[in-house]
Amino acid sequence: MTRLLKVAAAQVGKIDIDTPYEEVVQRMIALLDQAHDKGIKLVNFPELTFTTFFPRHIIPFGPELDKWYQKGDVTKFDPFKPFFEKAKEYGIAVCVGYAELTDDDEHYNTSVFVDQAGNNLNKYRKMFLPGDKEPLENVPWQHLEKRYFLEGNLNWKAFRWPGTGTGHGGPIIGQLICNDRRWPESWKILGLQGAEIVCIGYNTPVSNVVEPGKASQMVNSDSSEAMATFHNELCLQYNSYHNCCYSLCSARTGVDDGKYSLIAGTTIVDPQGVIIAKSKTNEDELVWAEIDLDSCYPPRNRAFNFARHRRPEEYKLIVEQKGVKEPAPLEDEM
Ligand code: CDT
Repeated sequence: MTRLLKVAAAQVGKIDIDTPYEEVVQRMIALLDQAHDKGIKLVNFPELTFTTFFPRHIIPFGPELDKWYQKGDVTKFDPFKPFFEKAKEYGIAVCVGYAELTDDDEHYNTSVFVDQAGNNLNKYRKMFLPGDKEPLENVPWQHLEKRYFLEGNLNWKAFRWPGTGTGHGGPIIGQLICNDRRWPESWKILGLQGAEIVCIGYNTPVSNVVEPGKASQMVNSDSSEAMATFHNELCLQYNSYHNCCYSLCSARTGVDDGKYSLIAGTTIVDPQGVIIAKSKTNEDELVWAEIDLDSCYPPRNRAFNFARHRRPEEYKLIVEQKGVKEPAPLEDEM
């Protein structure tokens, strides 16, 4: 049996701090145009697709910060509407990241999955927030996600995507946002719900603060870009492999404001962990493939047959303990 589906991971290039929504939306529509020409049914977009990665900046709380967020149904937000309307016109489902402000004034790093008829099928809020709550001193840029967002509270919910005609009760979809992809817990919870396609968007700086306060470790260099790209692929490939799923992984990339570099490496990974399509630029680019959802099942029925091989009764430590507790040190080795 085959259950074929054309899917895409849209990479979005540089967005400066003053790039207007309208410009980004037109670029996103151009990516949808390409997808439509190819008969693609699902396009995944990056984390915080519509704006520059604002958590790198120190922004005062209140209206100045809140202008980066959207309240209410994001598909009805005027500047974004042309994008969602075009996706609906083309009959393309989209998964898109944005900054969400709730009616209770809670801030989340969120992605929505909107089906080809324009229905909001699922909302996901980033669970693993990286970076800091308080700005670091002596660093050329910040990573203030812990300051600007609350930790996600919608868990990792897999859901069925209707209307694709691929049988088997409809494709099973899961969402992750950026740093979530580094944590096997996220993937396994989706894997345990049978997720067949995991949609991921990311903003990964070319270089990071390795040790807080050490500004010297934040320089851009080819080796740090290569390492960041290696870690990206490592996470996507291994986690797709042991959960027997496809992943669509979309980068926000380019050099924002002429100085903030984000890695590219938008990829589509298959259930064997193989990269089957990958971006070639660090600009707007549509990465696509025709996938066979049924290829999730041979490994699910054998090497990664969870019901047969997993040992949840032995995993207590994982749920009961948060940090590392080392065995007592050996006296004569001190
Ligand atoms: N956006 C995001 O989550 N970026 C992280 C890098 C954070 S380093 C402080 C990532 O996992 O790519």
